[in-house]
Amino acid sequence: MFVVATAGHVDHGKSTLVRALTGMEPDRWAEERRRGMTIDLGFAWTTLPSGGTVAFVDVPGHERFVPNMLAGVGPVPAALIVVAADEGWMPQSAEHLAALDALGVAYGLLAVTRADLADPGPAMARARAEIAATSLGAVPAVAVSGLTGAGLPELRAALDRLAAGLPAPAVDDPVRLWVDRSFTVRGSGTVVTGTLGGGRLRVGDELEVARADEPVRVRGLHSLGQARPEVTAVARVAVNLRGTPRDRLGRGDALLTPGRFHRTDLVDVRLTGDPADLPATLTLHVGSAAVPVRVRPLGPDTVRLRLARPLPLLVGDRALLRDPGRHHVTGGVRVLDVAPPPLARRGAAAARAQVLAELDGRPDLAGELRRRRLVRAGTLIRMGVPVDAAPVAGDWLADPAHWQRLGEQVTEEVARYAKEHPLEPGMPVDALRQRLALPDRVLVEALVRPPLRIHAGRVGTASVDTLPEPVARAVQRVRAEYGDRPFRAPEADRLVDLGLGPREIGAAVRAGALLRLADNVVLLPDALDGAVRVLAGLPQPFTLSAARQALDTTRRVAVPLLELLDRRGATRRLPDDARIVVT
Ligand SMILES: Nc1nc2c(ncn2[C@@H]2O[C@H](COP(=O)(O)OP(=O)(O)O)[C@@H](O)[C@H]2O)c(=O)[nH]1
Ligand SMILES: [Mg+2]
Repeated sequence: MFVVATAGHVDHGKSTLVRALTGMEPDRWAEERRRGMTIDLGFAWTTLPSGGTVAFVDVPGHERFVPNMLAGVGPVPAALIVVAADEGWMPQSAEHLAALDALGVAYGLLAVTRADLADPGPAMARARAEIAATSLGAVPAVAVSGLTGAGLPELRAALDRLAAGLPAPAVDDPVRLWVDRSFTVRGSGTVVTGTLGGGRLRVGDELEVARADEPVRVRGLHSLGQARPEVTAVARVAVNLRGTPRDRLGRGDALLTPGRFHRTDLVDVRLTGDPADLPATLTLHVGSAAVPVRVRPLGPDTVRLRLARPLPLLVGDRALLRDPGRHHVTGGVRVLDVAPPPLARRGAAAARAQVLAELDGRPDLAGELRRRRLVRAGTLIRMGVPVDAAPVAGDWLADPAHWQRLGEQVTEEVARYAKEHPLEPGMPVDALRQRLALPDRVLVEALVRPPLRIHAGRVGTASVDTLPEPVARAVQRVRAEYGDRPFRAPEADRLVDLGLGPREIGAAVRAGALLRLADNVVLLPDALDGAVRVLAGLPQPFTLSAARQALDTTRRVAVPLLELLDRRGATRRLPDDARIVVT
């Protein structure tokens, strides 16, 4: 199937032509039929001589209903421009063509209708010239009469050729179905319709709704009036949603493949058309959505748009800006960045303009990494940037030069920390993460490479568990002095002489070089096993005083030493305060 939207001034015969080609009534509303005027979008389809199907989105031509027209053409990449032979080029001929041009529509046909009423030559010449100057370029043209049927076979053949020349649909793309209609079917619930430009939908699929947070499930699919288990782009499709009240979904909303779209209310864009003298507020039309935006000029042809509500936009999206008050398509928009940085600092806007001058809306992974430095793969995918690079950690991608710099900074920061905190066994991982302003701990872990390593939540050299130099020397002296009297603890003043204050003792204890029995009571760590051997040689049970004598020590050491041995289960205290060695 291919989908084509009509375009052209009111009463030029668009709906009549669609009716003549399809035998279907594009004006769905009683009011439209009574007034003989299209107000909202109409839908009809037919089989072409080739056997292929063309579906039409028939748009209103009246200037009051241009927003409806834009909702119809927004998601459709081909246009059938209709100009009446007897009236020629008119204001909405021009406005509709400007809209197609702004959206970058590149495929189209010209039908000069009402050719039974006047010579189609002049209208055709004028229209071809106008169209040639736009993104559509030179288009085939056919003179027709919806009344007599003249020219219809030629128009059908031209539609077939147009279809054959369209690019193959991206059937593996994520789905972004812009809703152009929503209604309720008794017994089935909510149905939304739209033009599926890429991807595929299946019954049972779970989808996100751009404007809501809860997911929805596809209960049924219709295309060309028939129920189908699956619909593949390009197609007109009606989606029946399970358990979704109708008021949750409407025109301008979108059904999305979960996790594939970033909803943004801030975008940086390039303008086509006349970027000078832009009003500060305009309406942004994209897909079937129309959203008021505030415009902040940045560069000569780049602006930042603040959207009144977020939309699921991708880098490279085409959209248009319109001034609803002046009935004027201000210009086209090419989305350059859907998650732009804030412009807080002085000069930030000018710097940003320079960055944007280099962008063209084509997704570019290397460029995104250079600008964002560190970014999750999923974030980029949701911006429309394909990811084919390996993550540095978790799902984080890094600009290679930035990653290398971070690695160097890790070494510097850890060395600086060691200098400022000589008694600590390395820099806490989280302190390092904050210091480098890294958003995730896994990044720190990936950046720590030998000779650095992470041990017990700290980053240090492989000698984390060896002691800082001055402490190691002090422990050495304790060993020399007390090695043959292992259960004598240095007195407090002796500890001071040795340079072992509370912090140094803490470091030595953490490193396993000293054993702390109580404040300022330390032994060498092998004293514990030695004590058990000595106590096991005593008649069991033994008293505190017997233990003290056997160990050749004081109560200051013996009391906490025995308590520690109790806690470790090496000795057991009996009800009469005597102890036994547990064997
Ligand atoms: N004589 C003649 N009348 C036409 C032709 N096409 C449309 N009309 C008439 O022109 C009027 C507007 O047509 P319509 O299809 O509603 O125009 P739209 O606003 O562009 O959709 C209607 O009264 C049609 O009957 C044509 O080819 N020949
Ligand atoms: Mg009409």
